Amino acid sequence: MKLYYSKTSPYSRKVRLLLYETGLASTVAMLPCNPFEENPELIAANPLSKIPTLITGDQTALYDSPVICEYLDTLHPTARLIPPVGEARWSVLRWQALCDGILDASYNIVMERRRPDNERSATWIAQWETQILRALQYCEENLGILPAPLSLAQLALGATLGYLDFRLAELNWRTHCPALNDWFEDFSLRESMLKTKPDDA
Ligand SMILES: N[C@@H](CCC(=O)N[C@@H](CS)C(=O)NCC(=O)O)C(=O)O
Repeated sequence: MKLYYSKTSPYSRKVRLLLYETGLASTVAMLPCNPFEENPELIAANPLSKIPTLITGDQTALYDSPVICEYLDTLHPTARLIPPVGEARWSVLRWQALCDGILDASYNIVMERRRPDNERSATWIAQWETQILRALQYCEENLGILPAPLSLAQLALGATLGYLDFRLAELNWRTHCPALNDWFEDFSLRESMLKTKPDDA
């Protein structure tokens, strides 16, 4: 299998966390790539030219990150990170959707800030910041119902908080959310988290 990814992409990090946590990492060739540069191989696999994009063993292209995670979770012999049925499944998928939503708003802010001053919308940035802080507050108050012991929910949350530290530190999420801060301090010590820490290098 092959994974198009970048070290700064939080959606890619979620997939890479799953690969390390399940022991599948050695079965996937990791192909660093910049989705903003024209890359014919990536475009042939994914016309949206987005990462992460996975090429499976039988050359099927899969995107986006929830689809890739769902697929990879069927390939390892250890405990499922996405429960197959029932309440537990919907809980994990809802956590993932919430975290991906925080990422979407965060990524929008990062992109908006890269636009020239006269094209940037302060209104949209404020709207996305409100979304992020409200969703983080939900996480802060509901950490107790995070599906135990380890699921895709924790991986999505870890990738999300890591991205906020990396790109939007000025939001000061740790000050707003002390319980989440403690959870993340502990979770960040996992080998999978250390191996996938974002950097611009
Ligand atoms: N919903 C997608 C989001 C993927 C995404 O937006 N990836 C970014 C990098 S972090 C990207 O490829 N951006 C390129 C673009 O938007 O053209 C997922 O979960 O995989």
